[in-house]
Amino acid sequence: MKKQRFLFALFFLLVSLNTLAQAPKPVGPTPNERQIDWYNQEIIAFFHFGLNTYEEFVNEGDGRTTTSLFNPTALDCKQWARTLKAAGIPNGILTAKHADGFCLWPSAYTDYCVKNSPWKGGKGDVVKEFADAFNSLGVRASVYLGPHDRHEHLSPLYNTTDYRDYYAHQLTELLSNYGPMWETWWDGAGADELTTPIYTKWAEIVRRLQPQCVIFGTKNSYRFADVRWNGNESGIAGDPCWSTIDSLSIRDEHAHIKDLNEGQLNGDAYIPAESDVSIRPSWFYHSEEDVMVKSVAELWDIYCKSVGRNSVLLLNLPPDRRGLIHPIDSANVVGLRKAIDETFHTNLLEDAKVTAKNPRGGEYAAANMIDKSPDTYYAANDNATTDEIVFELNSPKTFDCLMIQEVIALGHRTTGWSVDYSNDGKKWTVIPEANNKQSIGHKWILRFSPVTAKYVRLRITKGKACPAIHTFGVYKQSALVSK
Ligand code: OTN
Repeated sequence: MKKQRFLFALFFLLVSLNTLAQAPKPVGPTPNERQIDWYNQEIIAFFHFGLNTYEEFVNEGDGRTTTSLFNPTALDCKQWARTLKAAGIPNGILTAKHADGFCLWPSAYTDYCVKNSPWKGGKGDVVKEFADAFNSLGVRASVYLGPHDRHEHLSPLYNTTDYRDYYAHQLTELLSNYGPMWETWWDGAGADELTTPIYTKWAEIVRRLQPQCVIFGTKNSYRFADVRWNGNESGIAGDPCWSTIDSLSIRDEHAHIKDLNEGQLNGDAYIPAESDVSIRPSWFYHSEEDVMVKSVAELWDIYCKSVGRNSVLLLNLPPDRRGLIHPIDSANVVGLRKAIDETFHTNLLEDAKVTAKNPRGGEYAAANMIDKSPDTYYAANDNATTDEIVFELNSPKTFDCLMIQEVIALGHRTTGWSVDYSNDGKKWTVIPEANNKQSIGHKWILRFSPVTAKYVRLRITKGKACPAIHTFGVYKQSALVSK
């Protein structure tokens, strides 16, 4: 009888442990594998390079410029890839064709391309040099094939049906002949006449030839968008910045700039914001801007307001007329990496004792927020949409930055949070910059005046479902960027 009772108790214990160990259920729209992988890249480089590079004050060529201008004297795409490696940037997008229509590869479908330039006697192929260099150095290659094409529009016979097929052929060339491509960019600028059925044909080509390729979609390509425009070209995401949006807001971007920037908590689609910005005032290289390259401190600010606002930073590093990344640009982007690595090297909470008010139990321990594992996270129990997690340090530490990450595969769960500090664990002071925050998502970073404290408290004040927090940390900003 005793043995029977013991087995019964053991059975209940095992059943309840198993229940506790169940993962929280996703809530709302969730990311696909491409989007999770895209988020994890954090920073992607943009390379605007083409005929505009060889013209004074031109960033949007009219399609009439002679191809004989294109003549890089020392093109070295390995130098671009080495710069990215030194800057910890895993992926770069080359403007294979910008709005002027000039193609950086010898397309079989146009003469307005490198074939008719003096570079390498017309035998060169920038896309090949780029893809080969990047693949050989372990950096991902991606392409921008501008949907808007001013050169094609010059033809009196231009019509969108023929252009749809022309573009489809070029997309096929780019996605068939140069190895893996990780992102393609459908710039909305000047592209209003391109209808959703046109993009449907192009999207089929992307999905068939390069299933892993992320589509940056705008306006009429919104249905195929893995990622959206963030509504500005300053690299600044909104606060909040939800990964979800009502997908029609993308189509009518003019009326929805704020929605693009901030996303919409109850949006029907998971289409996170990509934040594009140039390291220089212009998208293409112009030597007079050598004195206007964004500093490490400016880039750090942009990083914190893009990657640190649940977005991905798309940072333009325009190659110069030689075909090289200018040394000031590389020094500053490598400086940014140093600032990021130095800042986030040590989570000052790493040895803290962590207690949560509404723990789920099982493998979802509160201490998972400060371990360095990419696979573990803290979750509250299913009945709780709020929580209080206290981090108790052995001794007071000084910090001026915090970083928090949600488990994005489980959707946006937390919709309100604040962070307080204390020196006795009883009397708490809220960090003003961390008061009443809303979104978290992939990563949220906040900076503030230095605080010295023995206790830190994360208060989850509002949510759609129980919190699932991957990481929480406080940090001292690198001397490279702190004032
Ligand atoms: O003049 N513009 O076309 C323009 C000015 C300032 C900011 C953006 C734009 S166009 C805008 O570019 C985005 C990428 O940066 C997206 O492609 C949008 O769809 C497009 O409308």
